[in-house]
Amino acid sequence: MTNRVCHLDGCTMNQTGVCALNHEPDQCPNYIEENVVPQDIGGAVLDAPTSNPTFPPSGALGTEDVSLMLSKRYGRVIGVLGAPDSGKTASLVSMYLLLANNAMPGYSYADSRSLIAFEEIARGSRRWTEGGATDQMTTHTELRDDRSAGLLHLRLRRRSDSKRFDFYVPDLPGEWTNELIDQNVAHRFDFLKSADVVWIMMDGSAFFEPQRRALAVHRTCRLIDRVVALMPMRPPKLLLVVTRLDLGVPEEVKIAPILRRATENGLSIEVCHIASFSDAQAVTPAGKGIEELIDRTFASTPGTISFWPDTPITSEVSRQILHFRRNESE
Ligand SMILES: Nc1nc2c(ncn2[C@@H]2O[C@H](COP(=O)(O)OP(=O)(O)OP(=O)(O)O)[C@@H](O)[C@H]2O)c(=O)[nH]1
Ligand SMILES: [Mg+2]
Repeated sequence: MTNRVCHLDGCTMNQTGVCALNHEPDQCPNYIEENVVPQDIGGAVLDAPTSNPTFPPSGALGTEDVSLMLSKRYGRVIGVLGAPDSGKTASLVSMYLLLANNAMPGYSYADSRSLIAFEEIARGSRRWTEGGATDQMTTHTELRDDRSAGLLHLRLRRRSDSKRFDFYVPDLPGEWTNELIDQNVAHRFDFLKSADVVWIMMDGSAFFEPQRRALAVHRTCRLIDRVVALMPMRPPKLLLVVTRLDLGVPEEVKIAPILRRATENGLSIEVCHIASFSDAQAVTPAGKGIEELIDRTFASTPGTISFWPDTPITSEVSRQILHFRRNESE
C-alpha cells in the first residue's frame, strides 16, 4: 500500500488534504511516497535541518528566527501599521492568494517559512472564493503573545530576470497602532528598526465620508510623527497604502495633508491604491494594486540592498549584516 506525504515545509496537505500551493495531488512534485524518497540516488532531497525551527504557535516567525534567517540570506523587513479594519490582513491575504494562484504577472511564489500562518489568515477568504461573499473576508487580528510581533515570510521570484528575494512582514492588530498613536506604546515595535520600508495602511472609504475623513487624516499624520520618533537614525521610506480601491480612487487633494506631513518630517512617501478584495469585481478586480505595491516596496531606497544573488550569501557578508543590524539596534 502506498503512503504519499507532502515534503514541503509548512504545506497543510498532510493535515487537511489541501495543497497550500493549489497543486493537484497527482501533479505535485512535493507529494510523493514516503518510502521512495531517494536517499542515495542523486543525494538528499532536503537538507537535514541543523535544529528544529521553533515557531510561535500561530506559525508566524519570532523575531529571533527572523534574525537568524537574515544572517544567512538577504531579506527585507517591511513594517505594516494601520488602525483596526484598515485592511492590513486583507492585503497580505490578497498577496498570498494571488501568488498561490500564480496570478501575478510580474512575480511568482518561490518559498515561505510561514505557509501555515498564511493559510490561517487566508481561511475566511477561501470560503469566499469557494462561493458566496462573506461580510468579513478576514477576521480581526489578535495575537497570542501581545508583547512581540510575529512575522510572515515570503520568497518571491521576479519573472523579468528570475531574481529571488525574501521579505518578512508582520500581521499586527490595529490596536497596536492605536496605542502607538494615542499613548506612544512603542516597545513592541522594536523589529521596525530593521525595516527600510513601512506601509501605512488607511481605509480608503474614510476619504469619501467627510465626518470620518478629518479624523482619519489627523491620526495618520500623528502616526507618521510616531514613526519618525521610533526610527530617528534611519528613517524608512513610507508607502501610504489606501485600501478599498474597489470603492473608487480618493481625490489627491484629500490625501495631500498626509504627504505634506511626511515630507515635513524629511521622509519620502508614495501612495499606493489597492483593492485586496472587491465588491465591484467587474470594474476593479480583487488584488488590483498589490503587484505595484510590491514593485514600489522593492524599488531601491538609498543605502539598501534591493535584489540579491540567487546563491547563499558568504559568511563575510553575513557577518557584515549581523554587525550592521547590531549597530542599528543600539
Ligand atoms: N471591498 C473591500 N473590502 C476590504 C478591502 N480590504 C479589506 N476589506 C474588508 O475589511 C475587512 C477588515 O480588513 P482587515 O484586513 O481584516 O483589517 P485589519 O487592518 O487587519 O484589522 P485588524 O486586524 O482589526 O487590525 C476585511 O475582512 C474585508 O471584509 C478591500 O480592498 N476591498
Ligand atoms: Mg488584521
